[in-house]
This record gives sequence, structure tokens and C-alpha cells, in this order.
Amino acid sequence: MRWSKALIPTHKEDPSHAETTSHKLMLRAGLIRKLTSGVYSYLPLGWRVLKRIENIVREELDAVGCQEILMPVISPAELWEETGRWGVYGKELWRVKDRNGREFALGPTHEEVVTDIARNEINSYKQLPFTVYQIQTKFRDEIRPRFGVVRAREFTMKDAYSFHRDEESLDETYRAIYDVYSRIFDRCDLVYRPVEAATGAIGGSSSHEFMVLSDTGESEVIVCECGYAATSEQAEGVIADVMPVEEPGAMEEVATPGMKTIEEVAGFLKIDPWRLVKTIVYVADEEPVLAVIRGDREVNEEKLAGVLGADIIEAAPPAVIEKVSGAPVGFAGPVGLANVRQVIDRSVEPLRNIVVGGNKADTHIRNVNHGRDFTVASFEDIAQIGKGDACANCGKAMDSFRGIEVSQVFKLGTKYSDSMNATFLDENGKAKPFVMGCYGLGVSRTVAAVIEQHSDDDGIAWPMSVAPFEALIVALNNLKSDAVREAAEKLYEELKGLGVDTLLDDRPDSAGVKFKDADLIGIPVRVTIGDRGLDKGIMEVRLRKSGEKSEVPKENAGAEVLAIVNGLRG
Ligand code: 9G3
Repeated sequence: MRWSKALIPTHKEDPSHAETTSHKLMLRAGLIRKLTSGVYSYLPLGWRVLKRIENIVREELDAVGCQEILMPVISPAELWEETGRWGVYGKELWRVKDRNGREFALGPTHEEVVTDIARNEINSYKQLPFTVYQIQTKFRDEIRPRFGVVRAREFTMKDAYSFHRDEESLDETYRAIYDVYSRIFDRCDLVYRPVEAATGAIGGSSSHEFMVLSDTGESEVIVCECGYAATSEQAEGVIADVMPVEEPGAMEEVATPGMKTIEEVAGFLKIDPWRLVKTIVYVADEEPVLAVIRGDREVNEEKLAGVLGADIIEAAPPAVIEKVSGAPVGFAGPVGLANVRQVIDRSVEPLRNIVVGGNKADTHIRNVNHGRDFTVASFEDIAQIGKGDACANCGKAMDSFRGIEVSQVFKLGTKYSDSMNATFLDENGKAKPFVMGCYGLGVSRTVAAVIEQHSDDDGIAWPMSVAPFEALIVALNNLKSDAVREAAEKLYEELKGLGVDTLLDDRPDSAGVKFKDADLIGIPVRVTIGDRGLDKGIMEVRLRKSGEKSEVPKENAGAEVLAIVNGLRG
């Protein structure tokens, strides 16, 4: 491609609204342009990278026998009603109507559609297992799209679905795809970490996410040197603080006028935040529930939902809090509310003489002791676990890092085949529901993840495996110097003939502009052709990532550059 004819609108300045490195650089290097909130166009460079990553995904999935298909973006509401998800998902499910007023979903994922295909086409155990995948545009009407393509409302996902006669067969595919993802991200030159993940509303028995390490990643990953790793939604662990052993004191109400927050009350009563045990009112499957936890810790709603066996769990609105506690927001507590279901975090067990809300306006109670002043049937683990907490496996203090979730694998079990009556006949002619797995990989999100890990102050430094071009020829002063123009054209044709994806910067711009742009768009191998070099019979080669420079003889430049590109192709 000739730059003078290409649509590569680079910018010197960071766009003010972009917060992350990848978002800034994808805009500055002319890879994407925003159409509307969370919706992007991919310009030539962005599109080429997307295609490079898609092809790596295809090669690796095809190599393990997955079959590529393409399902419709749009699917009828009736299908989503069969699994109950039309109602479960709120505004995030992008719904549209056709000319007759019939309702449809713009697909955020395709469990329903693919299970419909399976129930119509597969009827014997002999046809199992099989795995299909698609690379397709997904729609999720995010409440707050941000970070460019990382949390977009329209994005490209590879989503795969596997069908099995039993869990054992599913486990084999789960492991195979897990290994495929490792190969894909290795080939994309990404530093990643598979972690245990919450299955969430999708259901199913287990799940892993692949996290690409990035300081601006939205996910927090808790890790231990023993190998344990999990997202903060899911992380198990022990709050290992040693608490002072105290004799239980006499319970007494204290006036805490207008003090609602932990800081205000702890400050006023001159106590440590951990001693002020907070009570958060939730509504789980329409029932009020009190979650009781140390004042300096947060409730993990995934875990609370798990303890309650609830599908839908939400923090109670003020009206419910007042009704349940008989007090304004900020004064709820476990004492005297035995009629409301209470879940007490196990971090409360070692505490003595705690302070809790008094279930009365402007009132707290001090010297409260569980067992005596409120009953605890069993202590549960509902705490958000983080850096510094003890590993549940080995007891060591855990660490944390931030990451971008680029893919996820799920064991779905029969959740979808049961609700959609998707069955096959086993050896004995008995109808059985498919056991399913599903596997996602955010292709457009991976573009951003690569930039997060392969960029510097000058711009993007693409790994050769996903670069939009493999070599960039920078012709200096090319409009005035015939020698430069001819040598550049010759090398361009030669490299293309040798199968090297080459971009020729034949623009009339100055050397400074060309070198700045070269560093910004990050093509791995840059060949500079200028009069001074030609006079010495050489061309300068510079590797974008290392900055390493070398000279190649102008006669043999094509073969020399090919050798360098091959060295980086791996
Ligand atoms: C929805 C909406 C958003 C969603 C889902 C459904 C996430 C939903 C989870 C998955 C699970 C796997 C196949 C590929 C890999 C991920 N957000 N999930 O099911 F209706 Cl609006 O998508 N699906």
C-alpha cells in the first residue's frame, strides 16, 4: 500500500476523552474512528490488525477440529423467552422490532441460536461431540461504554459452542479450547494469565477467564504464589487479621446524630473501622436480606448470591431499607431484626464488642456480641477478597494485578438444552439433553490488549504476528530525488514479490513527520531510503520494538529485509 493513497489519518495529540493507552493510540494512529458512543469504524490499519488476529484464531481452532459457521446477528424474542433470558437481561440486551412489530435481539451472544440449530439437526449420540464457532459482530447496550473498543456496544467476538453426551466429553473440549487460547495469546505475544472466574447469570458449573495484564484493565485478579488465581468477583481467601480478645461488655445505645458512613461513626466513637460492623440490606429474588460484614470490608455480591441461591440480587432501595430496619438509611443492624434473613460474613466471628446500627434514627449500639445479642446460624464467606488476604489454599498473603479480560471458557452443562428441550438419543434410544460448553474471545478487545502491552512513548510497536504491515519503506525527500524514488519503488515491488506485507511512505512530508508517524503506527521493520545512504550504497533498517539499527546494501536490500522480517515472524 502507498501511504500517499492510503486512509491513515494520524494525529500528534492524544484525544482528551481517551483514558487508556490503547484507546489513545488507536485513535492517534488512525486505526479506528468513533461513529457514536461505543460504536467504532475500523479504518485500514485497524481492519488489517483485526483480520490478522481473526486468522490466528481460525488457524488454532480449525487445527483442533472446531467448525466455523456464521449465525445471524438478529434473533427472535421467542427464542430468548424459551430460556427465560428475554426477561433476565435488562437494557443491555439490545432489542429491535421489525416492520410488523415483532421483537428481536441484536445478539450479545448466541447460546439460544446455536442450541436451536443443535436441537433441529442432531438426534444421535453418534453425532457428538462437535464444536462450532463464529467470528461475528455482537451487540451489548452497555450503560457506560468506555476505553474505546475494550467496552464497546458493538464489537467482534469469536464465540464457540460445544455439544457433548456427558460431562467427561465436555471436559476434554474445555481443556482443548483452554490450550488453544494459550496458543492464540502466545502467538499474539501477550502476557496473560488464566484465572478462575464467576459463571454469573450465564449459569453453568465452572469458568476460566484469560486476563491480559494491563494497569488500565477493568478486572482485578487475585493471585497467590502457590498458583491460585481468580478474578476479584470470585476470589476465595481468608481475612487473616488477628483480633484482640476482649471480655464482652454491656450493650448500650449511643446517639450518632446524622452519622451514616463508617468513617463518620468510627471517627465519632473513636473506634477502629473493623469494629464498626455494617449491615447492608439487599433484595434477593424479591426477599429482603441483611448482609453483615466488618466495616472495613466489602460484600462480594456474587458470593452472597451464591450463599442465597438467588439469581437476581440488588442493593435494596432506601424505601425497603427503612421498612426493614425501621430506620433511615445508614442505621440498619442485626440486633432485633431476627425476622429478616441475615447472612453474616465469617470475618465477624472473631470480633467482640462490635458497634452496629441501632435500627433507630441517629442511633448505633456498642459492645454488641454475636451469639448473645444476635444469633448467627452459620458464618458465610461473602467478603470481597483482595491483595494481602490469605490464600485459601496455602495461607500465604495474596497479590493482585489489573487485567483486561480477553476471553472466557464456560462449562454450561444442560442449562440451555434443558430449557430448550434440545436432546439426542443415546445407545438405548433414550432422549438426553446435550451437555454444552461455550467459549468466547474478544477479537476487537484483543487488538487493544496487544497495544496495551506493545507500545511506548512514541506509539505502537506491533508484534510481527498481528502487525498491519510487516515492513515500512520511508522514502526521504522522494519528490525531489529521483534516486530515492526509484530505489523505493524497486524495493517496494521486490518486497511485495517476496510476500512481505509492505507500506511505502511516499508522501511529500518531511523526514521528521515520516519518522514520527512510523513510530506511531508501529510497523515492526522500517527501511529508510535517503540520498546520503544511497551515496554510500546502503539503506538503513530499524526495528520498531528494540530501536536496533542496521544497514543493508542497496543491491540486495529485498533479500536482506526479507531475512529480517522472517527473523521476527518466528
Ligand atoms: C445477554 C447480554 C449480555 C451478556 C449475556 C447475555 C455476557 C451473556 C455471558 C456470555 C457467555 C458466553 C458465548 C461466548 C462466550 C461467553 N453478557 N453473557 O450471556 F443477553 Cl445483554 O456471553 N457466551
